[in-house]
Amino acid sequence: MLNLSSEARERVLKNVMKLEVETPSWGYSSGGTRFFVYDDPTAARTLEEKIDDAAVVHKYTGITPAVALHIPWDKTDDWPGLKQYAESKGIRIGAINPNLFQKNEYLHGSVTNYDPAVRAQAVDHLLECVQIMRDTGSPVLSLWLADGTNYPGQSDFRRRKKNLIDSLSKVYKELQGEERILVEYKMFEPAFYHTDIGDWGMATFIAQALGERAQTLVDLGHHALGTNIEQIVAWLLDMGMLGGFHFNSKKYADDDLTTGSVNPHELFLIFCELVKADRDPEIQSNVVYMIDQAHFDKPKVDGMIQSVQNIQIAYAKALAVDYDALEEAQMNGDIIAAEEILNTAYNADVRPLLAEAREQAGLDPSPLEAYLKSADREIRVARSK
Ligand code: PSV
Ligand code: MN
Repeated sequence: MLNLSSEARERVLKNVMKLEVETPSWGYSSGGTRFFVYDDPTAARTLEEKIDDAAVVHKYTGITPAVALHIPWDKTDDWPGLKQYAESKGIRIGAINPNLFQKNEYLHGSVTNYDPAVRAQAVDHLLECVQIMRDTGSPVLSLWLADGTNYPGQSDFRRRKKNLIDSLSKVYKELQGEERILVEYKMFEPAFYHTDIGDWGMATFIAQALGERAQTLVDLGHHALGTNIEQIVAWLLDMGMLGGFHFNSKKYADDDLTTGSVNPHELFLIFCELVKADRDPEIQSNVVYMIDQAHFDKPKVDGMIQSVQNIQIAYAKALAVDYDALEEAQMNGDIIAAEEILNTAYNADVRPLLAEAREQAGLDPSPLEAYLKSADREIRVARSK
């Protein structure tokens, strides 16, 4: 930390605990690959246990006050009861994620399907999710489509695009007040020839076609290797179109790895864009940060706390950047100085500062260590017995 100025330290201490991140209900249950689903003995077995686990992550980290739900994986016939249950555990319900990929009817697509009856079924499910938002107090419908094709000639791109926008418009017009729809993109998987919302441009076009209650959601795992994600983030912020973020990490594809595990420098650079935008009075943003990870080989709560810690480390480093000096170096065309300004913050060990910020917030300075030694972990280990 030798190289951080006192102003940089102050900025970190003042802001780092303000970043809130939702955790995903699906990150707490047993998961797998497309080859096998491993039974994690510590994983949540019921919806209530998923809420309990999300609440435990919040208890130790202090910055994860909401749990995102996936419907119908998390379906219940008592939404007010579930909302109350979450509140009794100190958290709230976050983004509602519809599921338009686990029915035979969706073989040829959901909202893009050539069959109007299938499209109507998909729209009904989305409307059901809007109702769940209201019942649980969640303002966000987080939409990801598995729609796409595997073979040339299989379908018509333009017909699908029209069906997609027509279907989503029916859902969009039902939104009220603060409610928003976030449109997520993914370049591949489960379809590999084409994906209907394949990149940030398509997602943003759709969101703009829908209206101001629609924005784009960036998932870190959904790009081609080598894509400059921080540039996409900067552009979306500038356009007022960045609505949500799914944190994870990847080596090759949508690997669902722990955020910041493979590419912490990329995560830092993305946070730099977010922090710069926060400093810019011309940029109005309302970004919902979510973790979208389903570790199949790590204990769930442990892995989630580790992810949150990695996010905070990247964010703290981005807060520590001297952006005035960076701008000056840029305006002088001084490439080396500009890069070194970023490196000074990136190479700093911000963990002691984070520990201080957590203590100031009344938390244990080391969330993961504290959890690993806790009775909360023993409860999860005992689930298997
Ligand atoms: C799809 O790969 C995705 O990123 C979407 O966000 C889904 O909602 C989530 O993963 C879980 O399937
Ligand atoms: Mn995602």
